Amino acid sequence: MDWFCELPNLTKTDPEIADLIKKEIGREEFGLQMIPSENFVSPALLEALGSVLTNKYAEGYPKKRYYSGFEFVDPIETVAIERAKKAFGVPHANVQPYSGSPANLAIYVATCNLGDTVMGLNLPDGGHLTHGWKTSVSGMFYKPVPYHVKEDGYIDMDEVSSLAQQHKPKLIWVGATAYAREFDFGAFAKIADEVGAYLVADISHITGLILSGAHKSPVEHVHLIMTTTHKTLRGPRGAMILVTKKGLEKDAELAEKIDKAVFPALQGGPHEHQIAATAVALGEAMRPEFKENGMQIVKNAKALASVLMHRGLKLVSGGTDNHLILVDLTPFGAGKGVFASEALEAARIFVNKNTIPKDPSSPFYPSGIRLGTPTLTTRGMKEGEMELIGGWIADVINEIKRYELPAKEERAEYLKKFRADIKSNSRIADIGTKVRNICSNFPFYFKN
Ligand code: DSN
Repeated sequence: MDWFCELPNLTKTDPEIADLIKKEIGREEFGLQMIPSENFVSPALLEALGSVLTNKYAEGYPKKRYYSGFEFVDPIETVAIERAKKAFGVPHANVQPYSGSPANLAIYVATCNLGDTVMGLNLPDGGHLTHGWKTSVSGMFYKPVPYHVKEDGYIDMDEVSSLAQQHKPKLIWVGATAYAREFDFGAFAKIADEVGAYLVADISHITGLILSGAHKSPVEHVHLIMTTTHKTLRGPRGAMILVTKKGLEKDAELAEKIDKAVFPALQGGPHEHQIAATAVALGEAMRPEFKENGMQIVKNAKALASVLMHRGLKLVSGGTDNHLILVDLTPFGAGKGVFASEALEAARIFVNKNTIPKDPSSPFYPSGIRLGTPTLTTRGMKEGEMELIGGWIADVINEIKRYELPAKEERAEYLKKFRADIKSNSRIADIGTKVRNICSNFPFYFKN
């Protein structure tokens, strides 16, 4: 077995942490990881991520550093930058953002003044916190004008257009965290260009699909792209900001503004171990098997969606075009997301409770669950396995239909009783055993 499973040194020096990491490896390996923003990185990538590069301070950019000792680190960051430029076909890439939220903040700093109007998809409609939600600085420092999805679950492009005409935003986000349909980047570009707004694609969820050809690319339509690196791209936790040719035509200094916003405006020393791992992920993404994997992620999600619908579950937008599925549990009552996600966890199926458009409940007790197929596809599962897994998910949801979210003051006691019930539920336990078995047939980290 490989070092990242055995942890030979850590086991000797810090058995407490080593033991917990080993248990987490087991949880990941012997469970169905279906949170759509997660994936399994390759063992090769783990070697780069766990390397001595974490020792190096590297404020600045290649050939423009504030310290010494860049004989090897500069070429590593340069390789990451060049691979990002090549993979997406863009003239500029910044690979230093620590993760998606700081990267999006850097985009605001580079393009907007405090108080400027910005548009993004409303959070309960599938948008991201950093696209102008009130509890994020994006909604505190800038003036957010949210757009929504229609009754059918698709983005209301007429509303995007009329809000843009009315509010003349400085920046428009296109992208989401819980949206199962393809984005019409061309239609967004027409609207943004008419009002002179920056159009920024946050493709964090779908980067791997774009690089595989399973989703259209935003490159020719938008000025900037932000992507996290740890979702469908299968990289380390981190993010990149890409400046397109269209972006440089709008503002010739845009690349420089982005670089200055990331460092020194917002960040200090970049995480070079993470950047090396991003380079590895981009190298892997340019191989033919990555493209097959991206196409299969979507085929698997469509197969899973069809089983769930066949079993009577309601999906927001009635299906999926990408890697994720949003299940609307309101036909069984408001606030059912927490019951469904906890019961599924008891069966070793990990999804997340999620708000749905016009959710009648609250974000902590939402009425939906969000699930996806990236890790299952990465470990080699196909449509046949989705058929089985979809059936198990529907079976578990059947077990929780009778629970009702009570008034606030009764919740703690009620949930305690619910948790005890699912622990002793033999149908859920049986599904947990089947899940363990199917995972053993698709080993990932425990191959040796
Ligand atoms: N937390 C990420 C997700 O799960 O989609 C977004 O930041």
